[in-house]
Amino acid sequence: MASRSSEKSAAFTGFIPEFRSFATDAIHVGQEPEQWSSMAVVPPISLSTTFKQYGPGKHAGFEYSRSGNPTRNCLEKAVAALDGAKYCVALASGLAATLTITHMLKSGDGIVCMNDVYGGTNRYFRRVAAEIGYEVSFADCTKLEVLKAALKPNTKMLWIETPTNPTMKVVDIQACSDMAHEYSKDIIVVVDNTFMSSYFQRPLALGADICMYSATKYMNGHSDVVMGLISVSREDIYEQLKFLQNALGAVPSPFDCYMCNRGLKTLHLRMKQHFKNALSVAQFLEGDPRVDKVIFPGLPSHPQHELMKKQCTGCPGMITFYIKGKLEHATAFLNNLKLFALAESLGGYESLAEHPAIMTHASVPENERMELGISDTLIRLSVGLEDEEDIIADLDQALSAAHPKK
Ligand code: P1T
Repeated sequence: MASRSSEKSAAFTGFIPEFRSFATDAIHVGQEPEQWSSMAVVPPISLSTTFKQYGPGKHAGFEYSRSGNPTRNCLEKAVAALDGAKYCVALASGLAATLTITHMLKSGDGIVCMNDVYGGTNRYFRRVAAEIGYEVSFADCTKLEVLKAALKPNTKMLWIETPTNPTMKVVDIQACSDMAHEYSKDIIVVVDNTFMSSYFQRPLALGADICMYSATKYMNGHSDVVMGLISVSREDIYEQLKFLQNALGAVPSPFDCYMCNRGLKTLHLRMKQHFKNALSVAQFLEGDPRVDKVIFPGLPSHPQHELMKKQCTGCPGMITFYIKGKLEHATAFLNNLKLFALAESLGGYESLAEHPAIMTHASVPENERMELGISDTLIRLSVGLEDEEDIIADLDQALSAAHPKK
């Protein structure tokens, strides 16, 4: 045990330092009681769809709840602060954020997307965006020469996800942003920061133009809200996104904004514990003979562990691993979990497990899944906040059920 805890502290060190005043900002920015006549310390849920005007066009900052809502404002201000951004725009889901960002482009514009991304992002670019005239290509952005070859004169957007869902590849945000911007200053670099949350990674400080989230995951953190968030500092991009938030109308409800805003208050505490639990789980799995391979960027065995330490303050609770055997072993393992729920999604306080090839990434064409390593034995874990010993005991007994002693 002593060696494990010393390994653990070694793995915690070496990351970039925590962002200054993160917890204070999460708790206070955008939450000022003075903005309400009641001086409410907790922002009220403002359900009114419309706001009375003093005279035509003269109002107190709000007209109609799609274009602006007081509860949404509180959330957007807090998130912008947490991302070191000037602005944030909240949308109805992560995919609504993806759609809204893509609408900044014109038909015929090129989009280069990291080849390993959430299955729904892949499906949107391939089956929706490409169908309506965007020129979409996928490239392994972990290799700069591959990205370089993918950039074309009509490229207007580079879409990066890091670490990737589900194979946890780490992309060098600064290097890719520099390459895209040197190729053309018109390319907008977007980073899907869903897996990391604002607490572990700040893409805008690493050269990206847009940082987006499925806030359904860690940002809300309680698996009870579907939401998207976009942070940005460039005024021109913000103006377009703010216009599209209203013009496309994929806005979140005031209640969901209240919930996500509340979730942010404990983001720093949750993420630290997710990291601690995930590191113990990854170390347990790595030493287990029933497991072929563990992919966790917080382990020195991860091929981009050094890059992770260079651009992040830590690692979230996401682990993927290949169980020994075949599909039947993966299925037996998943069917026998007791504490972990077999479910899609991630980033909540509860532990979840899923089978990407059959579940979250079924919409990725099979040949591509094989190329990316999304095989029948790949299992994805979202390690929650339960007691570490109980999490590991559950994995241990499910591995035993999949691989009974002869
Ligand atoms: O589900 P939604 O809020 O629309 O977000 C889509 C999305 C975008 N980006 C990443 C990295 C994601 O993981 C997701 C959603 N992912 C899952 C539901 C999942 O289980 O992986």
